Amino acid sequence: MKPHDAMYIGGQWQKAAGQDTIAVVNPADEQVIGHVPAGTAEDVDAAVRAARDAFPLWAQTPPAERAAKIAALRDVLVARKDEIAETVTAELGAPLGFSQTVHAGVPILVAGSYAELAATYSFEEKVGNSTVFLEPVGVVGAITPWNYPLHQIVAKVAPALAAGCTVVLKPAEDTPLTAQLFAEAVDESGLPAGVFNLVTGLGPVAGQALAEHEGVDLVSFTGSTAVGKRIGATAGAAVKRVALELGGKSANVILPGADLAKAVGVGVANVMGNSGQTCSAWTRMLVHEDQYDEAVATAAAAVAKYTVGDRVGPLVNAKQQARVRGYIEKGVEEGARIVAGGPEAPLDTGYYVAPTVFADVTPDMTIAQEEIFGPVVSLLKYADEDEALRIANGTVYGLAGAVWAADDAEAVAFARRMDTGQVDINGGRFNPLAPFGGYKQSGVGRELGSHGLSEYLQTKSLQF
Ligand code: TXE
Repeated sequence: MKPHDAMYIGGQWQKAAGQDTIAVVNPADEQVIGHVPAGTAEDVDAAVRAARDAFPLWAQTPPAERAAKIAALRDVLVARKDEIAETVTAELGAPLGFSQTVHAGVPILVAGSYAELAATYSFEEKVGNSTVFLEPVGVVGAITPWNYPLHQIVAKVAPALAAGCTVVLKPAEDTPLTAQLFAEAVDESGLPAGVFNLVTGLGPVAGQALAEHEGVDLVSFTGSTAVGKRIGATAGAAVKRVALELGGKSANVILPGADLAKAVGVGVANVMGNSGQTCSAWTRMLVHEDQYDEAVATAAAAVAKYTVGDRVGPLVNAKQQARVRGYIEKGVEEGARIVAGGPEAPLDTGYYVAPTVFADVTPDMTIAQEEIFGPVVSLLKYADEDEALRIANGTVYGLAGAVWAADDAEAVAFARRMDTGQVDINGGRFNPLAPFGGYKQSGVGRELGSHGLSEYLQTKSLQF
């Protein structure tokens, strides 16, 4: 697609108030592929006003009609799937196959699920002598990151539209082209003007203006824990609804009866996908001490298949590359042992990091506590289940995880004791209807499915 030098506000592409632009860089070859406007508080204000103007009519539109519009939007995403995949690959660097199946494919599933949910959800309930109406919260300020550029947008916009809310989106500055493509899809789908609005720009400028705007009723943010805490504090002070999807440090717990080779192989694949830039990635592999050496050898062999360039893309930018290489150096300094990869950049051009496996990682090490956000997996050892649980629960995060055991019942028993929002049992399969979100500092609120939809609703009860 050709980048727009404008914002999508009130159903039209409008020039930004200021002249500043943001250069979009392809992280695989470091070439500038386009420019988008760097929005300011003035642009945010125009977008919020457009969303406010559109809200009353959209909120009153019957759910079945809202469902039909979301279905039309889904159909445009299907029709433009190849272009979406190419755009994500150009600005994120993900291998094209991964962009097709995951970056373009998953949002289609999610949009489809909300087209169905909008049509079937009960926006009215009877409770004793009361009728409870579930009404849209109002104008949503959505702030999204770059790691899954389209999924993060659709996981907020689709449920907001299903609920009857209107939206102003501020996407990540690294991946604004996918957001512009999404705005084109919205336009093509025939959503009423102002129901969805896009302001591109920098986080501390446009993002902050959106989070602080008094015309925004709910801020839905996905990104770093540091920024999430600030947004939570701002929203709290304004008594404004907030949903936060933040970092993770998920545990992949392999119990002694599990199929070790499969658990290690799938575990490595889970971290290498999207170059490790996945908040729910199982970055800590927990293995029983009797099986530890075998697991380390299996992980090292598995990671060798992840060739840089074709199977593992670059990180999104130079800052993330430096950050991840810094974590790898820190791991070595603190006594962990590299069995594959390492801190050296594997290619001269592009923001690549070598797929890396660490053994002899202990729970207190920085690499076992902080989110690395790169293709780095750490293997930790446990002596018994209680120790495995203590390690699994021993971080500030609680977003996802996995448990492998001889049978599902044993894995479920362990998973129920984990302080985390989502656990894959003996492999698991993606379910677009399952709620996704964190315990502890991984966030507040849930995305996807009916739980994701209810984030955008408020209740009114009438007593008879
Ligand atoms: O995130 P930021 P960054 C984690 C991951 C990564 C780290 C840093 O560990 O290494 O965060 O990534 C907008 N007010 N995750 O620096 O800055 C910003 O423009 C309002 C986990 O890229 O949090 C972008 O749209 N908004 C994660 C969004 O916040 C602000 C995904 C996220 O950027 C803002 C991404 C401000 N003051 C990173 N400052 C996940 N949970 O999936 C920035 N933004």
